[in-house]
Amino acid sequence: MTHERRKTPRLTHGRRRTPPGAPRRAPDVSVVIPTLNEALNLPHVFEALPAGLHQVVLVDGGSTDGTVEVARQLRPDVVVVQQTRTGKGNALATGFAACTGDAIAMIDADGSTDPAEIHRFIEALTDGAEFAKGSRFAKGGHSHDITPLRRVGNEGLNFVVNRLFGTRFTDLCYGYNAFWRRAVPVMDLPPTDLPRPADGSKLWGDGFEIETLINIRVAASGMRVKEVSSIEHLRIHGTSNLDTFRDGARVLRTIVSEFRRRTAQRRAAAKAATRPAGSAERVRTVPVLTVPGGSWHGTVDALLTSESESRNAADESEIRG
Ligand SMILES: Nc1nc2c(ncn2[C@@H]2O[C@H](COP(=O)(O)OP(=O)(O)OP(=O)(O)O)[C@@H](O)[C@H]2O)c(=O)[nH]1
Ligand SMILES: [Mg+2]
Repeated sequence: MTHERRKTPRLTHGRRRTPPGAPRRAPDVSVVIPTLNEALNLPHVFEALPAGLHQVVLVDGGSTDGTVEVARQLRPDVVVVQQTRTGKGNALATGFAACTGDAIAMIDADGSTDPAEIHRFIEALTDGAEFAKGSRFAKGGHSHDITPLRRVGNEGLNFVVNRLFGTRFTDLCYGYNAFWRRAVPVMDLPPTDLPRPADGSKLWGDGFEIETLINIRVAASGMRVKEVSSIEHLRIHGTSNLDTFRDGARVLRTIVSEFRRRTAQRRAAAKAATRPAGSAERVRTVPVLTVPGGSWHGTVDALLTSESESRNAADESEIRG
């Protein structure tokens, strides 16, 4: 594999075209890295992280190879969190909850996703996207890692999702993405404080189906999704935790259950719309975005605009003393 490619870029933007409502300064970027025994790979990954990151959040799944210690040695400012159940999905949900940046980039710890690409994902966001979706099959993308079987499976899943949801994904099963932190509630991920099922199984969304689940929910919510071409490398050390058939089946089930979920949401919204105004039984339409602890419902852009307006108002009142 080609690790000499890495030259640490800085996360600075020259003249940014600021979309309405986005922060005027360069966004603070949090990077979430799930790890399960990746001690040998972390030096390569951390070395390639861009300078100027707001936060690096490592979510460990109980590694026994010294992953956490290596991470702390390499980067004393790393934020280490332990996931609350098992699976990559739960790790990501735990990691997102620990993020404090404006934007979040999710990468892997096995060396397959190149952290030097983060700045291109963030540029897609500052150029107006709400969700920047990595794609190995968009123009300029490539995979050194995918097997022919997985490629065919991925193509089939792309086709099914694009037909069912009217999307144009070229790489549904790739987990390199970035998004505004305010988009996390749209994903409606399984709460991290739920207990692990007593029978040892995984909660839905806790496994590798997380990527498909996020991609579909984000697209179905109407958020602006932009694909960013990405080059996937071979895992450097160790072996994959993904089982093509078992996890492929979970992805397929996710697609079916997300289709049903959307149908149910549409029915509920249509039913609510036909009730007379003021009726006691009136049901509120499902918000595109609900900020936990806040009173705000709406789209991500509108939230950004309202936040930026209130910040400006605060700045003005400070200036006026
Ligand atoms: N915390 C945590 N991290 C996990 C878990 N499963 C996988 N990971 C991490 O998630 C990232 C991707 O996992 P991989 O096992 O490489 O699977 P993959 O990249 O989807 O599949 P491959 O293409 O076969 O490598 C790696 O950084 C893993 O260490 C888990 O249960 N908990
Ligand atoms: Mg991998």
